[in-house]
Amino acid sequence: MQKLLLTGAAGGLGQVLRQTLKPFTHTLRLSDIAALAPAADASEEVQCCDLSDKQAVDALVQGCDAIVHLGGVSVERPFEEILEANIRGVFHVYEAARRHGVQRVVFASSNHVIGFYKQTETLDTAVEHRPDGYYGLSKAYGEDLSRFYFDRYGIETVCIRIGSSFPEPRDRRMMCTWLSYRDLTELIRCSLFTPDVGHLVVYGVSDNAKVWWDNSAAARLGFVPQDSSEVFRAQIEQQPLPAADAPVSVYQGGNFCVAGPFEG
Ligand code: NAI
Ligand code: 15L
Repeated sequence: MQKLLLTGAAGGLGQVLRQTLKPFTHTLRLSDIAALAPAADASEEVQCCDLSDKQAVDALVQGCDAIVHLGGVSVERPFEEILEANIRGVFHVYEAARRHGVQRVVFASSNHVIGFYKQTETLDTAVEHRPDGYYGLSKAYGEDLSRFYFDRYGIETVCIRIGSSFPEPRDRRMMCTWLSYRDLTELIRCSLFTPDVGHLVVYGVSDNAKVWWDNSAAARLGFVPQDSSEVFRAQIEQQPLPAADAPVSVYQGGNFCVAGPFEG
């Protein structure tokens, strides 16, 4: 890989991947709307960009071989914010990829595409979308958009429906949805370098004792998670037990299912 573009590089995952993706590319081009630390050395390029600005995204993508697209609003917010950063943003990224001949994208999708399924259900990646808000809807749009760009233009994408990727799980729900940074990095590496992925949707989840997702699609990438939330069980179980009928106990998307409404 000569040049890899990482959007959302100033964010929680972007800051981690800025370090861990370095070995897999000659040059890492880093971008965000927020300020970024200057290039550490010749292996980094920094180019700030608002994803809602089509021309700026076009210039950003030019010269890159592949894209890891993390940039955008990462929580439930009013529709207009989601529209600009996530919906227009992902369209601009794929249009630029088409214009500049980029052949592979890794798209940071989310479990909130299927957030309204109950925690008692086990889902593969072929299930119907049940987004739990505007944010989940925007990720469903990104999954469909990337499918279109594969069918129409042959641009390959791995959509990773990330569960909860933080240093540690924060609550009982995240015991099931947690994705360690090590496993995230490996899943992205597999998504970038496995030949002939076509258009593939996988879950981004570690080898937790209990999971709600059948991740056999990720096995097609040769991905084998190394970490498990189990090591945090004792500390998480010190937290008070939420009510059995609370959204965080019922739905896979937890409290995202009851965020908003933001108007009226
Ligand atoms: P984050 O919110 O920390 O990072 C997102 C970055 O996108 C921020 O640095 C923000 O400045 C940037 N951004 C927002 N609007 C932008 C715009 N208009 N133009 C350019 N950049 C813009 O989120 P995090 O946790 O690092 O997540 C990264 C990606 O992974 C996001 O797409 C998120 O939806 C997705 N994801 C993350 C999960 C997690 O557990 N961390 C779970 C599921 C999905
Ligand atoms: C997401 O999609 C969010 O980006 C992240 O901040 C977490 O809330 C995560 O889902 C989750 O569901 O835990």
